[in-house]
Amino acid sequence: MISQKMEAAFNKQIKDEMYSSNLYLSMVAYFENLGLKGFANWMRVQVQEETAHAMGLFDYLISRDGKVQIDAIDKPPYEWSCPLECFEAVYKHEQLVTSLINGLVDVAEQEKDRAAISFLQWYIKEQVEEEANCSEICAKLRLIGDDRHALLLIDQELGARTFVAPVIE
Ligand code: OFO
Repeated sequence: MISQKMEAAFNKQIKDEMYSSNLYLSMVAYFENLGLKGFANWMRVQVQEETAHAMGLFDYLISRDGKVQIDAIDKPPYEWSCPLECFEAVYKHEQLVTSLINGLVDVAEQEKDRAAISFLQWYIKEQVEEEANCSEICAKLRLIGDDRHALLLIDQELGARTFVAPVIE
């Protein structure tokens, strides 16, 4: 069993993870339109990761005999002025997600739900990696400035990213 408050908090996070997935899908389209296939590939992997994050919460809620309720998600933005602005938006968004995960842990602590606190440790660690990944790409994009050749090298690098289904437990 899971408390109603915890159930509502998990459902909200499922919705927020699906928003993340849609936001990154919007960024896939942005980079595809620019012809930056490697950047688009990186975002495609991100879409898969966010969906996996949502499904991890979904399956956990079910395993606790909770009721999953799928909510409507807001329309994400679809235009950015340049790749750096887009990645800065990713970084900012991941910082927001970190605060949402921390808030979810706060609810678990208030509810004295030790199982949920333990389960959410994976998400806390994941956010450290998520923030580090996009912060590193932002730094590279700042470094290269208007160098188009260097941009294509980064595109090649990001094109090598592959999705590895996370084991969330
Ligand atoms: Fe990007 O980590 Fe989930 O939302």
